[in-house]
Amino acid sequence: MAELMGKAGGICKGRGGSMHVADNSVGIISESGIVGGGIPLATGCAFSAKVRGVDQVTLCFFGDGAVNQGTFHESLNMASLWKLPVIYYCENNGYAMTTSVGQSHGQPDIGLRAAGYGMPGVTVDGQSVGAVYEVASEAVTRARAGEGPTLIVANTYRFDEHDFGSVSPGEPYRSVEEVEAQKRDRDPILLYRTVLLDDGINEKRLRAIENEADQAVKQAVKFALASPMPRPETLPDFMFNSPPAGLHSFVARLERN
Ligand SMILES: Cc1ncc(C[n+]2csc(CCOP(=O)(O)OP(=O)(O)O)c2C)c(N)n1
Ligand SMILES: [Mg+2]
Repeated sequence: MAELMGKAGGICKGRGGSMHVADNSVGIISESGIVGGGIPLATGCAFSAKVRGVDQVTLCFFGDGAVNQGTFHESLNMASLWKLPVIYYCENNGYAMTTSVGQSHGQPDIGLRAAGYGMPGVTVDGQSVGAVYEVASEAVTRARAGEGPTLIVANTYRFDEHDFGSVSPGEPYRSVEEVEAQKRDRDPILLYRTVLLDDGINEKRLRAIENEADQAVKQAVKFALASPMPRPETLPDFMFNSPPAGLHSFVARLERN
């Protein structure tokens, strides 16, 4: 939360903001603000794991919009050829900002594209926790067995807009009814709640879990609000492994002017 607010207490010390969150301590290598930019980076990570002979598997998330970038084509081809341990996970929410898949994809069934690269393409209900867990586990097993990459296409939905303030809800590209029906019938958290109740987890236990999550979010917001903004003179810190000579004095000069 502190990172999203650009605060010094964030995991990237406020440098990442909402679009470049990274935390190597838990294996989150990077994000990219360039649509499709993460796909070759993930392919490189998987290549690294293969070269180092470790059993790490790279999981790469991107949207339906990224599938039409050249990076998708180049990366999937190379990963398949070299049997890299990587899972390409497309969150297909039907829209790239406001452009629908139908308007922009020559082949709107994204899973079919995998055949062109000689890898499995698995389409899954992205709102089903169990179904996603199952296909992801299979892809991890495949990757660790040296059988190469998998393309998973998780059909999902975006309840809110791509970003804040760009369009009003329901305008101009999808109806308010469409959004409301998805919220009512296809919310993955509500759907999983029903699954857990069917599995014998009682209402009281579920409320306790929900309460725990609420508290964690409230705590994160409190921490973020209390965290200071990064100081201007620290601008070049944490940006380079080996900072170029004179960088700090250059920033100090900018500040003085
Ligand atoms: C190379 C590039 N082109 C355009 C943009 C502007 N842009 C940001 S997000 C986006 C749409 C991405 O679609 P999708 O991945 O489906 O994301 P969603 O709208 O579903 O969140 C575009 C065109 C960008 N960031 N990078
Ligand atoms: Mg999308």
